[in-house]
Amino acid sequence: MTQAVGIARAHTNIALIKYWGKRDQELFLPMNSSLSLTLDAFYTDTKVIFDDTYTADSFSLNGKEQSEKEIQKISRFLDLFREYIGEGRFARVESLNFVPTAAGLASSASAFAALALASADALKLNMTPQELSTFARRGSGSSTRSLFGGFVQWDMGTGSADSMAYPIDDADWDIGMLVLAVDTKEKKIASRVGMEHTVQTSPFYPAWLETTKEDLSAIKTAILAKDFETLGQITEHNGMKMHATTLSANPPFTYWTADSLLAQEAVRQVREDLHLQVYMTMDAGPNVKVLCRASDMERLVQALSAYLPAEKIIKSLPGPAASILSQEDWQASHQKFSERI
Ligand code: 2P0
Repeated sequence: MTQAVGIARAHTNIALIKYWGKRDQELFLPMNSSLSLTLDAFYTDTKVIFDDTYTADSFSLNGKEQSEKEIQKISRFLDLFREYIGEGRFARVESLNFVPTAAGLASSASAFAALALASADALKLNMTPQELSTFARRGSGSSTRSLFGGFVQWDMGTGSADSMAYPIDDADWDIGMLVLAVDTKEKKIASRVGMEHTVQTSPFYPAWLETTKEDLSAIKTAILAKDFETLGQITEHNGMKMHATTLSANPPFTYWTADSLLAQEAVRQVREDLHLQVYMTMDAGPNVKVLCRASDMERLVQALSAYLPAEKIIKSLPGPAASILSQEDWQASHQKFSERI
């Protein structure tokens, strides 16, 4: 029996300049470059074992064996690695998602980033994290950014080899994010479907692409200058523009619910009442994320509690890059997981 084992942790990320649309569905090449903030509060731990006695791939998530459909997604992803180095062994993948159910955050970003790093470690691939992000991308676009900590850019690139992510700044300057988890039901329109429909039918889409290029350049200048106000203003504007493309798609759709609008209104009110620098953004779901100063988080949570239940407000600080875990870390992770449910 020969075995190759790798274990890794990757944190989720929230885009401040959104990835919205693909120019190549097969290769997951985006229509535009994007920029995110990695969060420390939410992450995925994954162990992968390649073993020549296995007769098929298998996948367990949070201790539950997954369906054939889920295994297929994992198999296709692992095939990229197997083909790259001529690896023939099947694999066992075990993942633990430390994303509170209440957060309602998609976990594909941290999931594929953790699986990519665990696979690269198991198979002893000699790759930089940037290169590895081109593999992670093929699982889910946003996972490119979860290989790095702090503020991260995913370059659209000219092709598959250079559509990769890299870190911009470690975000170690009084930055925090609140997730207002107003609704945690599964979304009706998967982001993959929503972005494609928008690319094909929204007359606003060309304007989205053009202005997002400018937003990216301006937000990077703001990050380098540690100019939080400009950073926040660009974040809020870019997120709203992304959602304007869904409203202008044909037929139109939206990820917002009535509760999303109430949460948005609460953020505007608190911003006005407390004169705080708080800015919101939303993804392909109903929850509202609030970019704020870490030092303002407690005050903000208190003020927002007047508008929505305190247990729906989840705090996070910027998170680190994906990392390789030891067998002891993995045991500790299992222990932690079993204690939280
Ligand atoms: C983002 N989103 O930049 C954008 C903003 C949602 C809204 O990346 O099709 O799961 O797997 O590449 O990465 C969510 O889409 O999509 C996403 P695929 P993904 O974070």
